[in-house]
Amino acid sequence: DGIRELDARVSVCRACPRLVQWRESVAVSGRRAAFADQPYWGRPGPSFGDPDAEVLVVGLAPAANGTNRTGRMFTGDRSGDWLYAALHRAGYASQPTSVSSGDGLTLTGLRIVATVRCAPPANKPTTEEKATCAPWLDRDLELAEPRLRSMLALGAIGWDAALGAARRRGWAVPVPKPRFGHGAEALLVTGAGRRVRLVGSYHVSQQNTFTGKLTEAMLDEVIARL
Ligand code: DU
Ligand code: SF4
Repeated sequence: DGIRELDARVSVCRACPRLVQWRESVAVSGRRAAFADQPYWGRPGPSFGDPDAEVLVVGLAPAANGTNRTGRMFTGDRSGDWLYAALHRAGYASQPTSVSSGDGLTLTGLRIVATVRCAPPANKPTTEEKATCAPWLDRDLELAEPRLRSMLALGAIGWDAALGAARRRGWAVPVPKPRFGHGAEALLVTGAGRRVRLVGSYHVSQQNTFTGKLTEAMLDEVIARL
């Protein structure tokens, strides 16, 4: 089916030379000491979750020792610990942790997608890399569109990526462009007239969760609006 084919095709993409070099060099010779005995995925992270999702979570990009190690979105890093715990509290995730691709976790009603699917140096993809990876997001949106109810954008980059993908699909998007913020909302309308709620959240990265800029209560509150 479409989702399986998309995931298979994404996982062998080599379109961004800088990111291919980085993801593979981390996997081969840059492994974190704690994981030095593990094989690393070292490839793009495909979307993860329910193929029939009504909700999409739009992330930024894989972490070098997280998804780039485990092959699953938000898996094996602190950001994922936060996200999956919250998704479990909200009833979307079958368990509160996501440790490895073999841990049995499933998501119901929700799918996690990313703006850029290869780990970028310093977690910062370039403008060109975001544009190069956008067709994969577009395809995820296209496949989700018939059932889609809402999207949670993590951070300003996820917010911009979701709005960009919606515009490229020809959806009605408010003008001027809705501003990102924690709890920001925009109403998007698909070509078929389906209303899709876009909700913004501060990213679940350690910079936000360690400092208290994003609390569990704040995350639960935006997830409840999906
Ligand atoms: O076993 P599978 O149907 O090919 O699913 C692949 C992958 O997707 C598995 O790791 C669980 C996840 N998944 C999910 O989270 N929610 C679903 O409804 C179906 C599959
Ligand atoms: Fe391909 Fe996206 Fe990875 Fe670039 S970031 S190589 S477009 S999967």
